[in-house]
Amino acid sequence: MTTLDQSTIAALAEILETAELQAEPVAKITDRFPGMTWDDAYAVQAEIRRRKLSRGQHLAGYKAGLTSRAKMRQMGVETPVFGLIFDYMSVPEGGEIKTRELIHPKIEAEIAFVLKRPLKGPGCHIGDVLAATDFVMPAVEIIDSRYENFRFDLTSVIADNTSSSRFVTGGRSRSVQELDLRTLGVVLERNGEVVALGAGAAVLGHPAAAVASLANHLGSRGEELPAGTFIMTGGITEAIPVKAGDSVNVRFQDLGGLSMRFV
Ligand code: 0L1
Ligand code: MG
Repeated sequence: MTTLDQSTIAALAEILETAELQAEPVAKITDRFPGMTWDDAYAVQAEIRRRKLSRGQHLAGYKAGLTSRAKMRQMGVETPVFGLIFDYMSVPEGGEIKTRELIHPKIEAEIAFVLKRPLKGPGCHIGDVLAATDFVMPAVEIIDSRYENFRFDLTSVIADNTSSSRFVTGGRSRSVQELDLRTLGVVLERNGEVVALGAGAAVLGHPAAAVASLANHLGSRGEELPAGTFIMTGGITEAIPVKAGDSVNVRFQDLGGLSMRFV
């Protein structure tokens, strides 16, 4: 149920998108609108999407966030969230990420899916996702909450497009039939030091469950995931802070590695 009118939703989208584009943090929006619902927050997210598309940017995919126990514990929440990824957020493998364009970036190692067939909830499960998947590939998400001092709640995070900011993908794409995504290991190194590690099962027991849950979420709004959609399934470990001068290398078992530099 939405409780905010369209002009308030548009004003909140403008505040949050401006914070993103100018890398200037803002107070969490539920301080001003404590009664706001998740539907209100997804409406703000949809308005951010409308603003970006109207400027000629393109949707590059979707993301599920807060899908691992480590992330849920880190954020003090219990439920996954869903967000949008745009073309300008893509950084090539081995590329540079300009920290002056970001507020307080953190990185997450994720498994990404690319669909060969559309997926539509409700009722979508892991089996449907595996049958509809063309291939999986490694990804690193750079999240950047637009809220001051990371002070937020789930509703504010959803409105802030789940902190979507940049992403790197590449490595080796593989068919899901060739892999056990639950035991697939990931090692994240920052400046040559291992700072996080984990396995795919950290994401809701199986990363495909995050895609199913996204399809069900969109299905409840009458939307579907078209063939060809790129989906990041959520950090396998807790998010790791990065700053200018850091070099990051993430190794994914059977999927190669991804590296990037923060400048
Ligand atoms: O990608 C995600 O796990 C969503 C993150 C939202 C909260 C944060 O900024 O850490
Ligand atoms: Mg993430």
